[in-house]
Amino acid sequence: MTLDRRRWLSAAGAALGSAWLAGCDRLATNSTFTGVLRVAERWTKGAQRLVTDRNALAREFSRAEISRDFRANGTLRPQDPEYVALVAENFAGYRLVIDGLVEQPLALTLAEVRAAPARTQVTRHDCVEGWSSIGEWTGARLSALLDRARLKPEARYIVLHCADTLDPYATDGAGRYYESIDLVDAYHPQTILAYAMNGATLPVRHGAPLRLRVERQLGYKHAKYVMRVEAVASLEGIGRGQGGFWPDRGYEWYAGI
Ligand SMILES: Nc1nc2c(c(=O)[nH]1)N[C@H]1C(S)=C(S)[C@@H](COP(=O)(O)O)O[C@H]1N2
Ligand SMILES: [Mo]
Repeated sequence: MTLDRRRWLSAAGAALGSAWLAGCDRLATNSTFTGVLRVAERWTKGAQRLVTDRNALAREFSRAEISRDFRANGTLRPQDPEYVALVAENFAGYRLVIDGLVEQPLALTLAEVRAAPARTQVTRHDCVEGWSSIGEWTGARLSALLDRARLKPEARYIVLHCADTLDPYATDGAGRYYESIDLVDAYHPQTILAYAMNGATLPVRHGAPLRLRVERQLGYKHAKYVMRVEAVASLEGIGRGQGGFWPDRGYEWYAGI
């Protein structure tokens, strides 16, 4: 989608109203103003290219390429009492909370999550520690869940709050795992909250009952044990403010691959 100058001008004109358009001819001959337009145009194209690239799909593999033993990493079985209780009842009382900057906060049962628009994909998971595994994931499209909750215009990031305390020694209360993504990744077609792996119910070690798959990013962005999805305007005030458990400890927030 490229905007030519005429369309850009008329869109800008429409936004500013007809009084502005009346002075348009005079403005168009003003070199400072046309310079500003050129810069704006270039910026728009650059931004569009960036967004287009980020919307490209991660490579998908055939079922024959699925790793026989998909590695598990980080928390393998949360010991947090709330989670232990959920496992004991096979997640019957689990609710996926979607709140924050949304018009319609939700608390969805797993059946409701499974009934949402879904996607299945065979992808390669790349951990910063230097290993990769290929697996098949099925889950609800995050975009569909967010559309149901209706994001407010101020929402800029989606925070995934997890059930597990990975650092029990954090004295500032920032020991819980969490991650966050921007709206480009949140609306990417391969971004799902997965409830199945390799055709079976998602096992605890891989993040039951729901784990994020955000296939254009490194492994640590793929939050397991997701309890709550929060729409926010800023990442300040969450954990240590860097947007994720590992970003709070020096990793990049944006881990695109
Ligand atoms: N809640 C939670 N999510 C997490 C982690 C974790 O420790 N806790 N580890 C991350 C890291 S570093 C990786 S590589 C992947 C591992 O996912 P897997 O165990 O399914 O391979 O989960 C990510 N998501
Ligand atoms: Mo990782």
